[in-house]
Amino acid sequence: MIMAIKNEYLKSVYEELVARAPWETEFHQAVEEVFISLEPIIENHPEYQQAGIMERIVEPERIICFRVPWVDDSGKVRVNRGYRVQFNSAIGPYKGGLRFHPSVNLSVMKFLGFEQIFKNSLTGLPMGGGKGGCDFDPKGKSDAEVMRFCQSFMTELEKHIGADTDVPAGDIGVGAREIGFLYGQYKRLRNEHTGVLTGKKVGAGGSLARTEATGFGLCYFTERVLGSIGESFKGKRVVVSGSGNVATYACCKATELGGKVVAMCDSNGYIVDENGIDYKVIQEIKEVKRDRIKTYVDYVPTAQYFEGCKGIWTVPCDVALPCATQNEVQGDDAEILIKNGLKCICEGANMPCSPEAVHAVQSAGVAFGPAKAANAGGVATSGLEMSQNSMRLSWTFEEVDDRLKKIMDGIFESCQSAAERAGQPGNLLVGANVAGFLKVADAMLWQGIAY
Ligand code: NDP
Ligand code: 2IT
Repeated sequence: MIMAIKNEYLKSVYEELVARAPWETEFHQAVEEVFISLEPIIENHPEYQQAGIMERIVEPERIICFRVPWVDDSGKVRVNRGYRVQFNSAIGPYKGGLRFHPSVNLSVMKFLGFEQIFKNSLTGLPMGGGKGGCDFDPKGKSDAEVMRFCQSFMTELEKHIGADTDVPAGDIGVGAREIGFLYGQYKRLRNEHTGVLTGKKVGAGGSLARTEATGFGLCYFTERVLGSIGESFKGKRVVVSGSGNVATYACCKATELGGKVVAMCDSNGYIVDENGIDYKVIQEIKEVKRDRIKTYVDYVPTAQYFEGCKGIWTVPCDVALPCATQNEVQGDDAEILIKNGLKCICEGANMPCSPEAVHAVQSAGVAFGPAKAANAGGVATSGLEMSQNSMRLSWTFEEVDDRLKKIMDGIFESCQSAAERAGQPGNLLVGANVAGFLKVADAMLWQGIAY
């Protein structure tokens, strides 16, 4: 570990957390990063310690863990494990995505739920933090299997969520298809058409621009980060990892803003297209065909495919946008990116940079946009979908996109000013953690403790 927690109170809370569940390594990584950023705040505000805010903020309000039985196409009974971590409702109903991926476990759910608390706070909208998912792998499953699985998952989840209680959405492995099956089952069980999920189909309660929001928001934020070092996307070589929802629309907007996206990947390998990747080809491969990225070369024969996703960080670029998964950029990857002239890295995925990678880029003077801020456009637009559902109105694409842009500007500015107030100007990681934390901590103080 590059930096360690020095403050005695924060250290004792952290050590107890690790001792209670030493295997929850992703969760510890997320907590440690936040605690290091918060040291000056905790030292200047004894009221947080007196009210046990830190002990409370690292403990989810509720964890739901459940059996998900379903029947595959051959008639075999399968069982997966489902989760919903309702982490913090101080500033609004729990809000956060659902992840379907074989790597899902409680540590991953808790790290994502913990990050979501501060991210949602940064958006300025009244949303608490939560996350859920399942160790189910949608890859290679038929639509009918995915439907039966989603129906079984919602049959239990339905008991714990609601438009004013907890509002799930998509994440890895959960896109428009899955949200449709989940929503259909919720409606069947409850006989209610409400804003209980976001990412719904446009025309059936969904918001225009929600599909694009995380990737677009990431690029609006990155443009501001680049602006702070006297640069912009114009003429920049950009590497975007992943080829799912976030990556596809990051590729689209980065290109629109004048960048050239030269590489993208999936979990098998990466493609390099020196003429600039066309996001529409990625959309066709991933959203329509549900195929592998290596087939990109069938559409664009001048592009190259390389086996193994880690090699993507050896492709020289000015701007890196990791948009796949946690810890996909390790210290050694960051060193290669820096050696190749990296100017800016902004996190589209949640916690894609390891602590060593963050330390390496920040020490090298590379501008760094942390996930909680940089990828908050997705959940912010989910918040806008909730508002439209409550009002029974639908805004135009331009109206939603304009609000998204203003929210991303607001997040950038609050991170920048919180970093300055914390005595670390330009450190957007510290800024995001401090700004996100203060609102939640003050709401917790205000609401008191139930004995
Ligand atoms: P998708 O499922 O649409 O796409 C995920 C992409 O990442 C795929 O290309 C996938 O490759 C790749 N990937 C996933 N897991 C791994 C892995 N273990 N190793 C290598 N590659 C992997 O998900 P999203 O685009 O929605 O999410 C991507 C990231 O962005 C996640 O960290 C998510 O938490 C975060 N995020 C998502 C938001 C949203 O609105 N969707 C909002 C904010 C953050 P393959 O297909 O081969 O598995
Ligand atoms: O990580 C995230 O912010 C998301 N997956 C989006 C959550 C949401 O509720 O839209």
